[in-house]
Amino acid sequence: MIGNIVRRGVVDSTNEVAKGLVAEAVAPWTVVVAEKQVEGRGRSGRAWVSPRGGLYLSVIVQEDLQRLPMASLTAGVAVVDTLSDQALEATIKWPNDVLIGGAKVAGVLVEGIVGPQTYWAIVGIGVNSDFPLEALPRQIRDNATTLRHELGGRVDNELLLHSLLDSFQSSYPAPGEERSVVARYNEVCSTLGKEVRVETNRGIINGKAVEVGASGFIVLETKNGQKVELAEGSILSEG
Ligand code: BT5
Repeated sequence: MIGNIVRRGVVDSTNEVAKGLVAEAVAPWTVVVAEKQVEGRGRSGRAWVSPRGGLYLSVIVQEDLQRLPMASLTAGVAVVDTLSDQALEATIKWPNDVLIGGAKVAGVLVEGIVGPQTYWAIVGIGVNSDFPLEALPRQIRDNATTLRHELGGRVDNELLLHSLLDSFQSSYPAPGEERSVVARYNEVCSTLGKEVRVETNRGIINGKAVEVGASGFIVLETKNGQKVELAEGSILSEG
């Protein structure tokens, strides 16, 4: 399924390049890869620091808007599975931080857009791969890691790209077949079972993280035994 790989040097954001391609008409499963981003984005207007040596890609998937969370869960699972092929034990902090030993090594940003005839999911994935930890600003470095740092040597980004795309594509569920991805996500999600403090649009919510559903919602059990489903948010602390 993975089609054309569009390669770029320095870009603002691979998600932006991907959106431009959709506007011009593009084949599904086209992938944009860049060497460096100067305006790499995270969720909610946050920045993704993107020095040379990292892997920055956006996969363009034809997808209904309500299935965007599924694209995001699948991307997280694909990163974890690709790293585990390299004997690196990675986990996911809900919704989309990939961690090694508690430090962030990758992030996922899925954006939905309306194309000329259909809806598209732009699945952006950033991996701190082949650069030293010192390439990240100090305030980020303290909670981050890179594959070069973890493996103690150079990383082949080309191999990483292809195994990540293979994993993403083979895990990507057809409608109605979401169960195995959701199960795998729940297996590797280190947030589950913990008491968490989540910042949401509705304010801060505390509770024990119980599970993540196919819609990407996390279920929290609050002190009074109530179950609350959160569609979005950022975990401020995990107990
Ligand atoms: C994310 O957002 O983690 C999503 C990152 C997605 C990046 C990819 S790269 C290809 C594609 N094109 C883009 O423009 N974006 C996607 P979020 O959960 O909001 O996390 C952002 C936070 O992570 C920041 O506020 C920092 O605290 C931290 N951060 C920024 N850069 C980092 C890095 N390189 N490594 C680790 N943490 C980082």
